[in-house]
Amino acid sequence: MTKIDEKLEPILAEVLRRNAGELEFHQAVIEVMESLGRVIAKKPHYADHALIERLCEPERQIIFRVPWVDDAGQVQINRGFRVQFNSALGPYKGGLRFHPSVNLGIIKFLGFEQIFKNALTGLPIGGGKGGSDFNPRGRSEGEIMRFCQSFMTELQRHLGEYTDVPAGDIGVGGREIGYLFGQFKRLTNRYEAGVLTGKGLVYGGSRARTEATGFGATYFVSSMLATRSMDFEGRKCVVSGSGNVATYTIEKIRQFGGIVIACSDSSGYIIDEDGIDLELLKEIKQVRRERISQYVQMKGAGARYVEDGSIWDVPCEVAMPSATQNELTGKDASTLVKNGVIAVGEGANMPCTPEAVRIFQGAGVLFGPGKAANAGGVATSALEMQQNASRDSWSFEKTEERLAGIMRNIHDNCAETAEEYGAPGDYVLGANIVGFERVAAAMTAFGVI
Ligand code: NDP
Ligand code: 2IT
Repeated sequence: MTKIDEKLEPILAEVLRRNAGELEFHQAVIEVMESLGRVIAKKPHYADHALIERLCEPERQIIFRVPWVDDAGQVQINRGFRVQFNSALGPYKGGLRFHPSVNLGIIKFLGFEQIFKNALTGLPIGGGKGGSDFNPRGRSEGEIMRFCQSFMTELQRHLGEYTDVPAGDIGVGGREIGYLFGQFKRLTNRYEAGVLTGKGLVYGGSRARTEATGFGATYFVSSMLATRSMDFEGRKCVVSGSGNVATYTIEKIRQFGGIVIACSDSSGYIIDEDGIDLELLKEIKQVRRERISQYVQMKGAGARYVEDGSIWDVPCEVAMPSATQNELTGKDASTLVKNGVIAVGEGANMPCTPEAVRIFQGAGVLFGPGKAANAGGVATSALEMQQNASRDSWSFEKTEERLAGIMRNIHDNCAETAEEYGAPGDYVLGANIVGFERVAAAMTAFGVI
């Protein structure tokens, strides 16, 4: 661990103590604290009025019961969460995750990251996150719909286009947002389009929102490569996951001339040296909602499925972890470095362990942290809110152009700030400082609240 500034040490100790056992939240806070020493050395007033303590304490945390009836007529109970972390820059904004691993600590880590990420976009959005320990795997359409309706029945009282605006994350895509929006509209009797993002195009969604996170992450890596006069052309890439973020990362890398040779789900990974067949991948994952192992059966010759082991054993020049937190360990990072990786961009939130990040940075690998690299999703959500507010609908080209510009700005702001603070090329430091300073300036203006 990088040494924590001595002024920040007691603050961190207190955060760890009062949030005991929430390991992912601790990990996210420690990483930011490691960057803040340099800020308060230059701008000591940011340590005044317990600003950093307040930043680490969510404004509001909601936990609720979600009862629903399964297809067999049995009553099921899940737990719902919404952590409204920080509203200094705008309404709480951040996705909903439906996955059996969800607990309060995971939602808090995601909400905390979201504060800085959203600030980095330069758009007026605060930070929040929510979800449930509901497992959508193997559930019927009807079960998914009834779960979403029950979840929204409770959550709706906490939402609003000026209050809190959820979107998707793991296990929550266009289908779920449709059920959630339908129930919100029915309960409130208001067509408040800006209350959720990631909506379908026919009812207020934005073009390019589906693609935005993966496209944006690829733009970010492209900007990092450009600092060393390199690009994606002809480079072998590995993208973990095969959900929303992974799929559109693969699509944009292909547009940029790169070759994605492997992707995965939580059961295993596939290798296709010809380059992953994107149309086949979409058919399997988006249309049939099946497992990635199906790819090999449908593609035939050339592709291989590996059930055990790590996707990071596959040699590549660009690695884009796009599945989940802590999926890429120190050991994986060492393997990637040994195999010649030149750039790593986090499509997922916190997919690389702290040890992995240190190994990449120590080896001079370009490393784009999630809060910067995957900010294109939430940025385009803010563009969706803009379109809803003005009752307008933009073309794909216009929206993607805005996204590309935002990603370029995030990259340049992080790079310039890292340099200004004496650590050129350290995008982790740059992202934490840019995000922090924007939020801290607004919090300071508001006084002690
Ligand atoms: P999806 O649900 O669409 O896809 C998730 C993918 O990751 C699936 O392939 C899934 O495999 C795999 N996965 C999930 N959990 C695990 C696990 N515990 N171990 C191994 N693999 C796992 O989610 P998204 O693509 O939307 O999200 C992926 C990541 O990107 C998350 O970290 C999310 O927070 C982040 N993110 C998402 C944004 C968005 O706009 N959607 C924006 C910014 C970040 P399986 O089907 O087997 O579970
Ligand atoms: O982690 C994230 O940034 C998201 N899941 C997207 C959030 C959003 O509000 O679009």
